[in-house]
Amino acid sequence: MDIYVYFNPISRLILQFLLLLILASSCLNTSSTVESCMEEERQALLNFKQDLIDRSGRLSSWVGHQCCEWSGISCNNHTGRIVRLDLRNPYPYPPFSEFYDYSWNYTKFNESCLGGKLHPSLLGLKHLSYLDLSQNCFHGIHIPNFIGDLTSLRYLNLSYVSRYGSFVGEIPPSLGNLSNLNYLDLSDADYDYISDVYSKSLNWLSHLSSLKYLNLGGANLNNTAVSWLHAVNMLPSLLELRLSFCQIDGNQVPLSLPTINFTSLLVLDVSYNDINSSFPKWLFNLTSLTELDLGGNPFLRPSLEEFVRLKALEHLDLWGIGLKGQLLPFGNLCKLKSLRLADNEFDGGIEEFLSGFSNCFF
Ligand SMILES: *[C@@H]1O[C@H](CO)[C@@H](O)[C@H](O)[C@H]1NC(C)=O
Ligand SMILES: *[C@@H]1O[C@H](CO)[C@@H](O)[C@H](O)[C@H]1NC(C)=O
Ligand SMILES: *[C@@H]1O[C@H](CO)[C@@H](O)[C@H](O)[C@H]1NC(C)=O
Ligand SMILES: *[C@@H]1O[C@H](CO)[C@@H](O)[C@H](O)[C@H]1NC(C)=O
Ligand SMILES: *[C@@H]1O[C@H](CO)[C@@H](O)[C@H](O)[C@H]1NC(C)=O
Ligand SMILES: *[C@@H]1O[C@H](CO)[C@@H](O)[C@H](O)[C@H]1NC(C)=O
Ligand SMILES: CC(=O)N[C@H]1CO[C@H](CO)[C@@H](O)[C@@H]1O
Repeated sequence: MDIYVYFNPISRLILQFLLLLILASSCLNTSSTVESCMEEERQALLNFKQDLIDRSGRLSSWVGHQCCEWSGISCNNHTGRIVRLDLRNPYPYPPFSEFYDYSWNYTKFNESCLGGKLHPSLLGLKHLSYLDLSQNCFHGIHIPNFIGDLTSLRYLNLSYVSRYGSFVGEIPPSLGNLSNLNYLDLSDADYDYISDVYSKSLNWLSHLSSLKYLNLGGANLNNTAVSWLHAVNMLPSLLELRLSFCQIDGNQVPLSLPTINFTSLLVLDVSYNDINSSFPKWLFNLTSLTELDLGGNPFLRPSLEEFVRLKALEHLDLWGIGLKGQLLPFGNLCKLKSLRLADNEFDGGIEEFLSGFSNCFF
């Protein structure tokens, strides 16, 4: 038996209107911001807070149930899961420069930095993809092993200021489990100070195949032998590598490498190390480089002719690398915006050197 249902035009309109309403309200429901967070995640944060010293009351909003609204916390709008924890010191140490910033005020830094310990309850935040605890005052503690279990992380910033006694000890190899990581910053913001953070081998690093940015500036890598370079060579996505003040010496930089995997690299900073062997030729295969900083390696003495292969260079720092003799034949590095040559011993006139760039205007 067939059943025919007939709606007159008016009731059909009403029906369509009702349908629209139902559709619209269900859409609104799924796109509205979830305000209260998951109870387990709220508890995880409260336990994490208990081990922190918060002199300036930065975490005073961490009360009640709306933990997605707490300062430093961001949740996924659809799932209500915590995805971001940003507790960077709001009064940071000034960026490294040879000129000390005298307007910077330690008392303010010390007041606004978080101290204490990092409680493993953080592991309760299973969807955490962004963690920034940089420039706080975790006096004398190790970077905890458990950080390696936060496997959803894409961004990890534990940058510290060694002068004011932050992280010490070995960089935990468990960080090699963070296979989704795009950004890893474990740098000492206060490079020229001797930091107590070190590594004996960077083999763990080779597992971070999604890494785009790596900064280990200030960490002592003197005992990693050549493992640092072999690990970097397993990271084809790497765009920016900063290893300033890492106590890398000539024995740790092989003169040749069978293949170079990290040719996407745009920025390489190995300034203030002790790289002293004859110059590694593989460097000139990194032809995408826009920024190269070799400054402060007093015995480096590169062969200058080869730099002309790095045609994309915009910033080149060759400060104090033991150059002698004629100025550089850099005429065809037409994208160059800054070039630093201080503390080398050149003969010859600057006019001749500058006239080399006249090719660039045609
Ligand atoms: C979540 O909602 C907040 C506030 O409504 C908004 O600022 C943020 O951009 C949204 N995030 C996403 C990933 O949609
Ligand atoms: C540094 O900051 C503290 C606290 O805000 C303030 O009392 C002090 O006067 C400041 N010192 C200077 C030299 O500005
Ligand atoms: C701030 O300085 C005081 C006195 O020097 C020190 O005891 C304290 O631990 C510092 N605060 C933090 C959070 O490190
Ligand atoms: C890490 O944090 C510091 C400041 O605390 C900042 O200067 C640096 O750019 C951050 N690193 C990355 C990769 O965002
Ligand atoms: C991953 O973590 C486990 C447990 O912490 C550890 O035993 C293992 O060595 C780690 N793997 C890597 C590649 O670091
Ligand atoms: C280049 O990278 C691939 C995968 O990322 C790796 O299998 C290979 O061993 C690397 N080559 C060298 C010379 O490290
Ligand atoms: C800069 C630095 O500390 N270099 C040291 C690295 O390690 C070797 C021995 O393995 C020392 O001779 C260097 O002085």
